[in-house]
Amino acid sequence: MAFNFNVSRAAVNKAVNSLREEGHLIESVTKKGYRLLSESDVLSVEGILPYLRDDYRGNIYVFDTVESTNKTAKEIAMEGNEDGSVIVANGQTKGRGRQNRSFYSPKDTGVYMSYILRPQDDANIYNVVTVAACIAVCRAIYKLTGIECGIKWVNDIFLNGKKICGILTEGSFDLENGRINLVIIGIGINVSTKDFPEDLEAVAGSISNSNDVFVSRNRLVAEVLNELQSLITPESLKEKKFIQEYREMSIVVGRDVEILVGENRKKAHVIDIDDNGGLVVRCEDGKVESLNYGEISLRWNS
Ligand code: BT5
Repeated sequence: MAFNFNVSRAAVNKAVNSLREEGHLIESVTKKGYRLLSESDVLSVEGILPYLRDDYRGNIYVFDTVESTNKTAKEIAMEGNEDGSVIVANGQTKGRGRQNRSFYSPKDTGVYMSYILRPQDDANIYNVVTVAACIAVCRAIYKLTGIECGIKWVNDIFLNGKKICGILTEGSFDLENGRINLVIIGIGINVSTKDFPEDLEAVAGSISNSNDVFVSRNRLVAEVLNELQSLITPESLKEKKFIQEYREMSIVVGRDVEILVGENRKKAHVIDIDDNGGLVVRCEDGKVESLNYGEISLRWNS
């Protein structure tokens, strides 16, 4: 290396040490040189690019720690169009879920990313982007590990009965014409997180925790982006072919659930996912209805 780059061996050593400080795993063998280990998995643009499709159209921004990638994505989108760009972080200090709940985002063991969309079309077609994003994550995990995950309507991905990924989609309107001008899809995936805070221990899991597989976070980010770019096009959002895949991966169809809409709670039985990604339920009074928003909690014991 010293010869090729025309620098001293001490300079190579110094550079390798600073890479190690950043977290890269580098082996050194006397008189032979250095080797980057395959399990070295520091998130970086250079690490993501080799796995990204050639026609990927957005910019990629990687940070070590941010408050929330959704927040950073909004700030970056204020500066330019950024359609198809993504903000990726190694950790978040104020990761958010829905209704201002927090999303636990420790450093080094997860992937926290926000994908920016600048809708040009009919705003209504964007109501299924969260559904499409769930499919993108499940396909990417399957491609990397062969593991099939389940989806809990509408935005949670489960593996072995535990939540391994949550999705928070946010949008903003242009008040002048009433159209959606920005959509941010925030995705948090527990890749190898083992130690969760006490309140999450029973409900949260990670991809490699329960299956003992190594998952490259750089590759996972790239595969999620590859899938997002093909699933989230105006044609695909209009056709909604991916709804059938979502239905097949649902872990709630056929289950008894509790529905939460605002402060209201009621019990129901899930019959199906409709063609718009809505949850079709039979309520206790026998009435069948389709929910387009709201939350459900599973009654595991029923
Ligand atoms: C979500 O909300 O699950 C959406 C999470 C979205 C996180 C991403 S990370 C990148 C981007 N930037 C952000 O700031 N957010 C997005 P919700 O369905 O409301 O679920 C929140 C609940 O999940 C919490 O109240 C906890 O019970 C649980 N939870 C929190 N952290 C978790 C984790 N790491 N793994 C599994 N469950 C978790």
